[in-house]
Amino acid sequence: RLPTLAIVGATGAVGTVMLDILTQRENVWGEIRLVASPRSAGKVLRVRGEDVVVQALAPEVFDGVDVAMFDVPDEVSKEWAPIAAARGAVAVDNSGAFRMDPEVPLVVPEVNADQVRNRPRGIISNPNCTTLSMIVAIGALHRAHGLTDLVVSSYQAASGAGQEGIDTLRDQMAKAGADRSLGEKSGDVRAAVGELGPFPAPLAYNVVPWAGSPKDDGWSSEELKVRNESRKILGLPDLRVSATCVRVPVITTHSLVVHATFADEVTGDAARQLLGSAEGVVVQDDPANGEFPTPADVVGTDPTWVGRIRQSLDDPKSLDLFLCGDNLRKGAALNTAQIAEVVAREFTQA
Ligand code: 11C
Repeated sequence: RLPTLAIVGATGAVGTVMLDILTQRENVWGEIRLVASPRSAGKVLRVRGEDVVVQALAPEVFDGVDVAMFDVPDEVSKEWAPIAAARGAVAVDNSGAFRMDPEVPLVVPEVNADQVRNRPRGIISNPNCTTLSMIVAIGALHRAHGLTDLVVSSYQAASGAGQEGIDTLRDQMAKAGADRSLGEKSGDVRAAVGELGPFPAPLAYNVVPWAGSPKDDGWSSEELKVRNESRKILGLPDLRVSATCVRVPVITTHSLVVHATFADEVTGDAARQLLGSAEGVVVQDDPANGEFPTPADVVGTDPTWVGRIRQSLDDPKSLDLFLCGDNLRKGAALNTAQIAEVVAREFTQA
């Protein structure tokens, strides 16, 4: 039989992309229920070419549901994913609430799909979009060469901070955009852009070396997520990871610069060849001809794009790479949909 799916958070930035993705992918679902806060209940959204009325989040909406996806803030998932699981659904959660719970697998199907069945709480977690924007490619390199160290710098898009992030960057660009004198005097951008929204400094005409909330010793929550989640997904609890997360004035698609060290020597050509045949990865790497991934070109696509692949000049066991991934697609909705599809096969094959 075809399983029933519920999408909790159907009206948010990730939920909206999820409806598109479910419309585009092979249809493995029977009924699809759309669920959101009482404020959004009654709205009509289109999925798979049909109008569906959004229901208010309540325990009963999970009755008869086989898989429940959660695209909501951590505190909502924390409360409601266990309720969905108690009512018999497998919860696939895109928040940070359960990612590091040892009884909850953290899954990227191209890397560790086998972990999906290892779910004693009935909950499966989807990684943070920054980790997801690199981990498919890094996982492929790790399988061949044995990863030992990762040094990551992120260039994160505004939509990582949700619809409020998108609206803030658009408003700031509109306010500052017409002024051709901006960017030459300290404070002039800050004075021009108005509201900072979810960002701690202006994002238009700027870069902001911060994402997430403060943690010990100057690290941000986002930087710790990159470290902890990479270790868990790759099954490398002692992997050495240093990340610096930076927000850039891009609407959607995170970029990352990665310096990765392996147990074996690996040349740029070998890495290009390996990544070129890895599932979910596209290599675009001919910089002399202006060929490399950029967020403006990658947005709206599914794969992890990799370019600027170089063997480190000072260490034949290290590579330097530039990666881009759409943070709302593979970084969030697509990976959640892929996990849910792995679970759906359990019902269709039963
Ligand atoms: C950002 N990666 O770009 C974050 C948003 O843990 O799922 C996602 C937060 C999370 O701001």
